[in-house]
Amino acid sequence: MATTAEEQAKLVETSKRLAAYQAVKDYLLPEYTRVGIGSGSTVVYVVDAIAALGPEVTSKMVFYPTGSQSEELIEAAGLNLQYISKLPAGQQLDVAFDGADEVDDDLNLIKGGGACLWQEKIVATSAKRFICVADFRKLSPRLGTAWKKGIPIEVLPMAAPRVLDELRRMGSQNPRIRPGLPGKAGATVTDNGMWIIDAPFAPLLLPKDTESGGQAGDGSNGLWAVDVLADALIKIPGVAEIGLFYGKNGLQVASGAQKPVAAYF
Ligand code: ABF
Repeated sequence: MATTAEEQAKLVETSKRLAAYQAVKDYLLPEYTRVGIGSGSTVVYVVDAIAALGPEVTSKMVFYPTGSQSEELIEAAGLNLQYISKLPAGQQLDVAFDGADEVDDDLNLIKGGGACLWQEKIVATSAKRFICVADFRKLSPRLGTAWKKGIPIEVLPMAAPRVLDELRRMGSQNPRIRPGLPGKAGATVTDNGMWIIDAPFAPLLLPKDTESGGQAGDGSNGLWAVDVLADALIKIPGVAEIGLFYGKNGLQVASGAQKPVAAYF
């Protein structure tokens, strides 16, 4: 049945809110004390859902933001704020909640549409458990199918032209420096003083595509597997972080693989 743009927008907001409230209900355990809070419009509902638990539950918890937007959200909700730089070495967050731009069949993610990917990855990989909260539009069989703007890559501004050259060589179709917000000249500048390059690639392959004599996934024919591409992108000089969150069963981090759980409407 055809829906108007207004009805569709309403459906999306309902989906984000339901996913957020469900995720908090299922994965914010009352014994948790350290909680990561990501960025984006879906996370606004996550913070609402947390605040709705009341000070009885939340006053024992400390919340770690992934940038200026989530810092403001935490403060506006009256929750305890702390920075990830203050988390002592050897310690972890209990859980981190964040949104995504696209989620594939294996729960690999594209993130960074909001330009907060570097701090998001630091917070996500500091958590014992990472919960991705996403509405129905974000699901797609392969990354690069639904989210066509490209993989967000945070770069040192002076290195941007060299990184663009390398991305083109790797087969990215029309990678570009993200412009500033409407009315703002120049590039988008991240919370870390970096720029973002958006690099579109053909839909990224999964192990089920590359195993048993399937596609190579090594960039030949312009086709990359998620993990192979991620390894190659992060090695480009001048790249600070990439918006691919991936790995066997989730995020690949020094302390081991973590399982992201996607909560959908
Ligand atoms: C963050 O916000 C980002 O990594 C992602 O780019 C974006 C998703 O925003 P929204 O929830 O508004 O779709 O999670």
